[in-house]
Amino acid sequence: SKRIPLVAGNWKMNFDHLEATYFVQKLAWLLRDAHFDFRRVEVALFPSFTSLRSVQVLVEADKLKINYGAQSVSVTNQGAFTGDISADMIAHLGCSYVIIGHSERRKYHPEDDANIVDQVRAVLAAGMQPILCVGESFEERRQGIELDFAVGQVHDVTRDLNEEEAAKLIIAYEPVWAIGTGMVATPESAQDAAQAIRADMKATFGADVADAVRILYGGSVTSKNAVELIEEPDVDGFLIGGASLDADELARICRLT
Ligand code: G2H
Repeated sequence: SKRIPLVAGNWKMNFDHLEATYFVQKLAWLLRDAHFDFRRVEVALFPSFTSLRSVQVLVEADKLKINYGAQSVSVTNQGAFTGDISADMIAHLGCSYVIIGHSERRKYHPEDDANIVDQVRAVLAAGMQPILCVGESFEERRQGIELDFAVGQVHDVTRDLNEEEAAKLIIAYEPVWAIGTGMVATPESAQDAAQAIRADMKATFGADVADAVRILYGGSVTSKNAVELIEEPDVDGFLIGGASLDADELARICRLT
């Protein structure tokens, strides 16, 4: 396909700013050593807020081709919201992306669909791209409604967007039962979900938008299962948690993608 695959490392709540800096240096060194072609596959890291400035300084100083972003964002621009971080603050650190609606955020924080739409709007308004996470839990899969569920989660957001906004979305299909469990989805079921999501976007926005949007798979991705997943036509890369905490393993996945 014409879409450039994205390998996105979601560090979750791991690494302080020193560890983050060391990791980025090591990853850059490993990829350079392997003559990695950043025009073929895009690499992005998602450190904690406390590490973003250090990562920015390093990336700019060493002219690294590694992109980065934040793991969540406030829906408001500024004001009396103790502890929140605005989209502009994130954008001004050189971030390209913000992860939105990760199942851990939906679980531990009051992020409902309305709030998730507002986050998407805030990220787009600040000139960044949202990585919208969707995916069924084991219960929906047991009932056989997993495709409708994941497509519905995407549709809840896209129905409020125009074509231009929708074209900037990145979708991460992450079945909740596969997250951090070691139970990776089969390539077929990752493809089924990605295909269903793309078909829904095509119905809403047309083929140009649907063909441009990257759909990632997430949930227990490792260098052992990455190859068969990326061979699926509608899987355009990965959102990687656990395996993104090891620079050697992440570099391996980048090369295999
Ligand atoms: C899913 C994924 C990263 P892991 O949360 O977003 O984590 O790869 O550890 O399952």
